[in-house]
Amino acid sequence: PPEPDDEVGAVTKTRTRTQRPPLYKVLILNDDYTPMEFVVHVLERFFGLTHAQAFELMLTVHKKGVAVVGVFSFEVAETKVGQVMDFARRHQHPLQCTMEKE
Ligand code: NFA
Repeated sequence: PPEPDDEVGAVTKTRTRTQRPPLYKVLILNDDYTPMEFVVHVLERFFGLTHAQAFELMLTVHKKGVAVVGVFSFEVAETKVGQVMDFARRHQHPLQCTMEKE
């Protein structure tokens, strides 16, 4: 819009920050009972990781207690958490998957 010092007809652009949707980290938590191979399978199946990537990330969770396995929009993160929790419950493993705003 024209400002007080503009010549008549001068064009000024008001820069507005582009709105980005908030992102959510999806985390997997370690426990003492879920088999390592099951966690590797979950990471391949629901997060599109290769077997090697999934194995490495599973070991990170096993050693550190928790790791971020992906960052998504709210809706996608919520869906992944639900899929993992359902799959773990159906197989009677106590694996926990949660999400938090980045
Ligand atoms: N700590 C589990 C075990 O030793 C493996 C595991 C890894 C569980 C990552 C949950 C998450 N069987």
